[in-house]
Amino acid sequence: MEIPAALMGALEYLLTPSIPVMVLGFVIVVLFPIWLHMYLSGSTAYITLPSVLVVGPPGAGKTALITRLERRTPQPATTYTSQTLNIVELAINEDGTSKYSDDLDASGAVAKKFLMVDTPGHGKLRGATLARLASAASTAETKLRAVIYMVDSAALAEDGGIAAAASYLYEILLALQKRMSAGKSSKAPPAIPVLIAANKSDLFTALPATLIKSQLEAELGRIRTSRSKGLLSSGVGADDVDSASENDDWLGEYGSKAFQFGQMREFDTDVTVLAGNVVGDNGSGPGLDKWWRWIADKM
Ligand SMILES: Nc1nc2c(ncn2[C@@H]2O[C@H](COP(=O)(O)OP(=O)(O)O)[C@@H](O)[C@H]2O)c(=O)[nH]1
Ligand SMILES: [Mg+2]
Repeated sequence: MEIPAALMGALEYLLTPSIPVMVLGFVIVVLFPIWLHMYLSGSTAYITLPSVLVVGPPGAGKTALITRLERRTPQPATTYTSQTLNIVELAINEDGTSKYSDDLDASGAVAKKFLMVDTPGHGKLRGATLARLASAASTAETKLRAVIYMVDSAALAEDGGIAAAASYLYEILLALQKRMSAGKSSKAPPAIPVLIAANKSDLFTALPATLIKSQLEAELGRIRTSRSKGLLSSGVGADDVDSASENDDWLGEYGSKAFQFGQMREFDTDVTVLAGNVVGDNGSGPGLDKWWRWIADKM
């Protein structure tokens, strides 16, 4: 049997000690298992643990919330600007009754672990968050259990405050709505509830939760009307518009006059507005127990 000359050449090259071959061998033998280990251990947390995504405009208190829950202290942490994802592992006891301040490790209780993911609220970085949400939400096997949309209740009382908070919320709710049609599998994606955490209610100027709810609903309604007008005024008659593309950016029940959060239930998204505060928890506000209860209920 003849060994082809080209193969012979390659074999000779590989079997002759040389720097490039030794480097390649080192990479394969030593670095590949390390990379594989890091790749697997880094991604399993996402795969196995249920998670809660925290979104909202900058300055709402998202990082303050997540750091405080992680440290389980009554004292809030000094916050920092987050440019990247900030993920903490939290736990709730088996029957969902533990407080955020309980140390479940110390008590030896059986705990349900979950992840809380903080996102940067800066406009330029929202696209990445929305893409991540859209892809996580549309798979039937998703571990995404809930979304917390945090707002600064005092900033909402200022000029343009509601409009700023509503535009990002519109994108978030629309992404959740679209998951029902974007599903890659035949199984329907699971329900993903949204908590609108009206933060900083310790502040004297904070808007009450009921007002925040109605004003956000009104503003979301204005946004969807102006979006659909843009489509209609583009010269296409209302009857000609292909209903799929017309429906695309319309949030909630199609054709309804006023937007209400209840319309999101049809897309398996329950929206709840609860007031609370991360900072100043000394009798000057409800604190964060109600939010924690809401989260516990979803785990
Ligand atoms: N008064 C008050 N200030 C808060 C509260 N929560 C957060 N803050 C402050 O709001 C600012 C922005 O918080 P941060 O967590 O960085 O907001 P993020 O951009 O949403 O992550 C910080 O100075 C916090 O101390 C609260 O409940 N009450
Ligand atoms: Mg932050």
